[in-house]
Amino acid sequence: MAEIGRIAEVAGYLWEKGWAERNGGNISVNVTGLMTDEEKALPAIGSPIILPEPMTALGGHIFFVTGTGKRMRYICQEPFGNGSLIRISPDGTFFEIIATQPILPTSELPSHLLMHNYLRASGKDNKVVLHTHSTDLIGLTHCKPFLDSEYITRLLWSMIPECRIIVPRGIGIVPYEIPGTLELARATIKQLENHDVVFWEKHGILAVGNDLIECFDAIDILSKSAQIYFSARMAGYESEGMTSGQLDDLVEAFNL
Ligand code: 2HA
Ligand code: ZN
Repeated sequence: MAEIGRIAEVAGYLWEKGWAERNGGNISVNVTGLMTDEEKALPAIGSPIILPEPMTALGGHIFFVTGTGKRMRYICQEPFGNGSLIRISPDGTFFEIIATQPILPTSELPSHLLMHNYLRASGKDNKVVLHTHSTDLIGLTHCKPFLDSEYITRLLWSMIPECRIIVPRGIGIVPYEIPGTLELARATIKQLENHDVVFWEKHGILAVGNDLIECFDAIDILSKSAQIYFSARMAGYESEGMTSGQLDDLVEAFNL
């Protein structure tokens, strides 16, 4: 399946970027539409695993998910040795691993599935949830003034035109929560009403979308903006940033 190759490709980028220390970050991709009927009916490997709450919009859906404790630098070499295909039960109450080895999904699976469930239930054709530990963007979340959605969005947009174009719905902010918890998932879902990228305070970044490469690109361009901002600060200047007029012109020129 070509999609598995893309997951491996992006896992490699995350490692090369320095955003995936040890087992940092995780990926889930809804691959239901890419599978044949026989593949969808593959027998389960191991016992059913109960979900913390029913994912009613995901009944019968199949996801590739990176494995708990698995490292991006190995996922890129061997996706099926470090991740698995899981099938959600028809009523959305449990899942089973169907391929290729009994590798338990990421600790953030409850978050990922709640998000997929929320997005599908609200009619969005979302397939991907990507979570990573981008150093420069996490650094921003350690500074109170940047934990304001409007402020940080405006600041990062104004560093380079592409950022306004590639991340048109801006950045949502989730105050610190323990990794892997449903509280973190619920707070994130609220932010996904208006944003496709969310910063988790002092932890990491989460992006949703239809395409894994596009999710990666959105985080990458935000990271680029943060680096431009920091470069000016390190040179002893406050970056000027694009003006509101220049940003508004992009909205018009690109129909954002
Ligand atoms: O998978 O990044 O948030 C490890 C994590 C948890
Ligand atoms: Zn994390």
